[in-house]
Amino acid sequence: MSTKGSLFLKRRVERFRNAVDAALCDAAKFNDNCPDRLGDAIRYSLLGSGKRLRPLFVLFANGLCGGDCFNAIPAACAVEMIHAYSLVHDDLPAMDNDDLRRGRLTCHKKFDEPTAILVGDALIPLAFEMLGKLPSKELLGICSLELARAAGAAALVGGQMDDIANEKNLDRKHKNASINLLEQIHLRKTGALIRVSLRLGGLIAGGSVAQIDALDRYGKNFGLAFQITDDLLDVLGNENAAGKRLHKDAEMNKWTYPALLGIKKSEEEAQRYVNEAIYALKIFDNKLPDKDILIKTAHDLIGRNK
Ligand code: GRG
Repeated sequence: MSTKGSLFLKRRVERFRNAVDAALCDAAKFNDNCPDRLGDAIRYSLLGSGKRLRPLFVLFANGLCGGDCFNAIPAACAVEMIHAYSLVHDDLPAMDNDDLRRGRLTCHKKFDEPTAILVGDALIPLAFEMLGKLPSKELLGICSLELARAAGAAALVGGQMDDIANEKNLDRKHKNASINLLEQIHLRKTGALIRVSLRLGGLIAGGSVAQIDALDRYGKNFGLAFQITDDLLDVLGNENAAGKRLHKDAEMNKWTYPALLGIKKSEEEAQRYVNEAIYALKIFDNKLPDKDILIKTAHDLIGRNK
């Protein structure tokens, strides 16, 4: 791609990111009934320096299906709110027990555990309140249902539950079954929110069944590649660049792709899922800038450092 072309895409991503950050900032202002400490902790956890991958996916998918991306901003914020809550709760001592997130103290370290639990409790309804800003009641209904399912017991929360159960060594005997189980965990724990981000963007743009299906396949394969590269990052990465503690998976005896497959095979698997994700986009017009962005985002997963 020409330098001019890549500059155009870079500016588009920046514009989307700024729009999401401004809307998140706006949504995290509360009236006097919200205690200051809670409001501060919500803003600390929501507005930190995350990649904003999921909200950007909502907007790219929306653009790919011909939408006016700014109609999709409420859904972009909603998925980021669910994501932010899941990170805050995942970092708690009862779960992953992490001190660092996004290059600074985790919410419960900066504030305290009850506050961190309540931050999560508040971010979930805030996400659905955000969906109330979508342009129609019909979209509010469809998007609420999709997001509730993706965040629910058979998706995000269920994946987290099974991940915790594995850490406690349940069923470790069945090594052959474990790679399948690992994939089932990550399709839910990591994949469900990524997948729903793409679906919401497409649905808000009024995308066809074939388009939503293609976005869903991109999301599913991207989600698995994302998890494998996250696992590789834990083994090979640099803590300063990643902004979180690394080498924890082996310490905690976690089931990960490198632990089960080795580094080389994990890298091959990540590449295979990246290729599948990109292939899923073949039905979309090559002239659409958001198609190039989604392709580049998938390629960039390989060898990422944060
Ligand atoms: C508590 C219900 C519940 C779920 C927790 C988020 C999560 C599920 C677990 C975090 C553990 C983990 C490392 C998952 C791998 C994928 C992942 C979600 C990474 C973090 O997402 P990024 O890299 O984070 O997009 P930023 O900070 O950039 O937003």
